[in-house]
Amino acid sequence: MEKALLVEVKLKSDKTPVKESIEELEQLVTSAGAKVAGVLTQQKDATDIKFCIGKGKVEELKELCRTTEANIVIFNNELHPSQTRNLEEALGIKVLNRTELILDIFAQNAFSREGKLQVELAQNEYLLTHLTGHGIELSRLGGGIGTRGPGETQLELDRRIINTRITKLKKELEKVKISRETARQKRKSSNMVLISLVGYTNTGKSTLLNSLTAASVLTKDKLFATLDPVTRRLYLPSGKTVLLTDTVGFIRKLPHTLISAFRATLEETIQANLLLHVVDASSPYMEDQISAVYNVLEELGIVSKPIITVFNKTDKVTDKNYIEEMKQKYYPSAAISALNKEGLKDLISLLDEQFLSS
Ligand SMILES: Nc1nc2c(ncn2[C@@H]2O[C@H](COP(=O)(O)OP(=O)(O)OP(=O)(O)O)[C@@H](O)[C@H]2O)c(=O)[nH]1
Ligand SMILES: [Mg+2]
Repeated sequence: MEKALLVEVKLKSDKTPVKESIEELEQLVTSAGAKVAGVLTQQKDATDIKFCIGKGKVEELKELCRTTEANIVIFNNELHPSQTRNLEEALGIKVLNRTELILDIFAQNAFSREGKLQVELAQNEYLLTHLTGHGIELSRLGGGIGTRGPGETQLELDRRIINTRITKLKKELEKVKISRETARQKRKSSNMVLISLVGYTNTGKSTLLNSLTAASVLTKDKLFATLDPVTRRLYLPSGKTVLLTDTVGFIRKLPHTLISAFRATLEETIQANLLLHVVDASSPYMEDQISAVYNVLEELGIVSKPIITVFNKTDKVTDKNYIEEMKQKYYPSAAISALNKEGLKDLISLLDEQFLSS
């Protein structure tokens, strides 16, 4: 198992408290299957051009790598390829940044053909935007494309290879999309209402789908357990049947390449008549997570769809007044425990009300 040292340079402009962002990075690291060996943070006005962290900190980091026997360093900041290279040369071990870590988790959790194609597309698009004149990053990330740099020729070659691969992946995805489109058209012609579960990763979307329908989607205390969308029928007391889709979760600073590569997966959400926004009410960072989800919805152009906010994991919340307060603030909303199947009746009635007029 890899032992990772986590590093974050906290800029004054970044409003997320360092405790919150490091806790999340730790979750990402364990979700990727690695162990956290230690944490190093630094407050700075601007990141260092050569190493991202200050030069003095590089020495500190080197020592920390030695004492903790870490074999990988993971930055929560976006690193320029040259910064990654400088750090790797100075430390003598592999350096990754947050986006690469998230891409790795996605790669591990992609099981369907479409999911795998989308992850590979995102990886290649990421590579394309992180090429330098050295071509080294390509070999560093594996995939066997190109080697350390004979300069421009190599770069152009790498660029060409990646572009060819991207075109091929997009074509493959188009094919998969056609069969999925047929299924969607069929659903559309049946005039059924589409509801999509959205929310921050690990808030309990899949658990809720399982509790509301007879689905058996994998649920895990890990980030990005679900990548492939799953749709199930849900029968409402009024006699109406709706289709409920569970899909990939969101996170703050979700890499743009992932959003664009996962457009097909998110198509269900884009087409939905209503969004059920599942929120982890037991998280101390709940409201930050809510706004991160809204940012992604905005990026997808669907923030104005009708949204019901579902406060989940209320079994872990002792302050019931707080839940009431939040329910008022994010009206219309429901408070549930998807795990213990509490509050589901109220949620279902709320859904029924939404569609009385339709
Ligand atoms: N205590 C408690 N835990 C819950 C509840 N709902 C879900 N969980 C737990 O939270 C973790 C994440 O649940 P999932 O349903 O996999 O969450 P998700 O939103 O689908 O997560 P991703 O697919 O990874 O984005 C699991 O360990 C669940 O058992 C709840 O109501 N109460
Ligand atoms: Mg899930």
